Amino acid sequence: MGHPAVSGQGAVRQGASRAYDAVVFDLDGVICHTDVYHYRSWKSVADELRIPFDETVNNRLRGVSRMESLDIVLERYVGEPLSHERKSELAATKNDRYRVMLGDMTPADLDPAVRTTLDELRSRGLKLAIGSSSRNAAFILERLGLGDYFDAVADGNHISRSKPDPEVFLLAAEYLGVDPSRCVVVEDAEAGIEAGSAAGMYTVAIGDAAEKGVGDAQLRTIAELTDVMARLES
Ligand code: B16
Ligand code: MG
Repeated sequence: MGHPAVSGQGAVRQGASRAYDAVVFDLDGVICHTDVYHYRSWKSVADELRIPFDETVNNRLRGVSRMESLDIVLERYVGEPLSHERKSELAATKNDRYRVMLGDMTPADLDPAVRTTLDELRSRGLKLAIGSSSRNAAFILERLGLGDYFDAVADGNHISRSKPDPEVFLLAAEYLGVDPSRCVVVEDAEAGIEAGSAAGMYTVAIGDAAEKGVGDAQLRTIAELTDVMARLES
């Protein structure tokens, strides 16, 4: 705790001088752009139910579990209440469509800047982990050629409470054997920044979360993370 937020792109809070031992990365929206696939697959389900679905709704799904995402999508549903079975069926349909898109990914879909940034942080002695709400995290990492890359992976299969609860990030720190206060978390979701903060981690926002100005620091691109880490160490 105790990481006051500052505004401005690429900003780092003043006077930060503590050392960090690890960086915990969110997956969807940070390491890869599977958020576009989430959008397309949720939209196809919403369209079939004649539910309005746009980027604003989609941004609320970032970092949120599949079933909680479905509840958000269904907020605008007009009709008879849906049974638990029907809801499970809709979530499964969405996931099947999403996995078809994931299946088409190859290591060529990994942004070279992500790989360079990860390698650079590792060469500085930092441990690297994933903290994702997704139950598809292992599959995504494998598709991107990162199956064995991270020192620890905590994902939606290991937790009972999704972001903004800190559980997934605390678990990642535990898997790494690093105190949460010595971890930096990189997130694209407001809920994820909230979770990182609740875990007592230094929070770095990118994408949608950076646009909203949340977090202790904001990035325009993932490559800026090496500078942020260097400034935190100086
Ligand atoms: P799945 P992250 C999250 O991943 C996504 O941002 C969120 O949109 C999705 O609903 C959630 O994973 C669950 O994903 O359906 O694959 O289990 O951003 O926490 O890496
Ligand atoms: Mg995300």
